[in-house]
Amino acid sequence: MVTLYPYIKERAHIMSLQAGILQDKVGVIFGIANSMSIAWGITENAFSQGAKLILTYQNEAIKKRIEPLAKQVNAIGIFECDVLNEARVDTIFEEIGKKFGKIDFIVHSIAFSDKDELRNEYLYTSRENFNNTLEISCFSFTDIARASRNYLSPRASLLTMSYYGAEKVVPHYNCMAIAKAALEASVMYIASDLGSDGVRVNAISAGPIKTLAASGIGDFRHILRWNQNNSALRRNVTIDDVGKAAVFLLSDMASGITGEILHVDCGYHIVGMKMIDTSNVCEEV
Ligand code: 0WD
Repeated sequence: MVTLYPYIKERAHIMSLQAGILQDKVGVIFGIANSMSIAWGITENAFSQGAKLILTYQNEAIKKRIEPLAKQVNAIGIFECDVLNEARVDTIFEEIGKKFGKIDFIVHSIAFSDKDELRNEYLYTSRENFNNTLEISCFSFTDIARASRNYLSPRASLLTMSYYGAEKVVPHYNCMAIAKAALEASVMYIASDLGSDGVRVNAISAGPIKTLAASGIGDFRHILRWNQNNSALRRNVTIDDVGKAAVFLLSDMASGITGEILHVDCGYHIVGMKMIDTSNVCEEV
């Protein structure tokens, strides 16, 4: 009896060299500010897994930074979209749909809050910054999901980005924490609405990473050091760690996962107490 196993194993190996887990899937990326952005880590990993990528940028200033990055990943399109421009959120999907057909995945990696208000106490958040922060950092994901619905392929996947500050108090995260808590709740409701279309909706709750947006959060260096010393893996997460987990959630490998908030934080969220340095534990308690 000739066993087929070696042949099948060889074929699987050859196939794995050819097709990525996002092979030929069309994806739209919102939120690349530069090569340090979390969205860029996701973009690079999606490209390495065979995706055809459409990048978006907020304004002309960011466009200059995005164009060389778009070339690096052979982007099939690059579109301007400021999510505060209501009409634009609708027209961008009409344009993409007409030019590229159905969209297989969308990454929303957008947030904004007045950095001066991310240094004081949350109590003194202004009404204007509260509304602006929630509109850009939370509502924009709901708006993108609504506007893209008719252009999504069956089994499409939407992904947004959250942070632990939505669950526990993190110094200076303030109004952004409220936006992330609202964003995580919106992931559940959008997942419920789009489930009947076969579309999955998830979030990654990433550990702290030194990016442009993060630099606006007070004492961010302290937050990075604290996470490095107290996460289960004793290190900070990278945009490549987040990118690999994102590719999993965007791909059919996660076909049964929706409405989920996946922590990609080197295990920080499981730690209940600071690691005690036994060299200086006090005897009497
Ligand atoms: O530690 C971190 N960096 C973490 C970030 C930990 C956990 C989660 N996140 C989240 C952020 O809250 C955000 O949702 O990840 C997402 C991406 O954050 P990032 O990569 O740290 O930030 P950044 O590289 O600055 O990208 C955010 C981008 C903006 O960049 P700028 O340099 O302009 O802040 O969001 C985009 C913009 O490119 N953006 C907009 N895009 C369209 N319309 C808008 C807007 N109105 N506002 C911001």
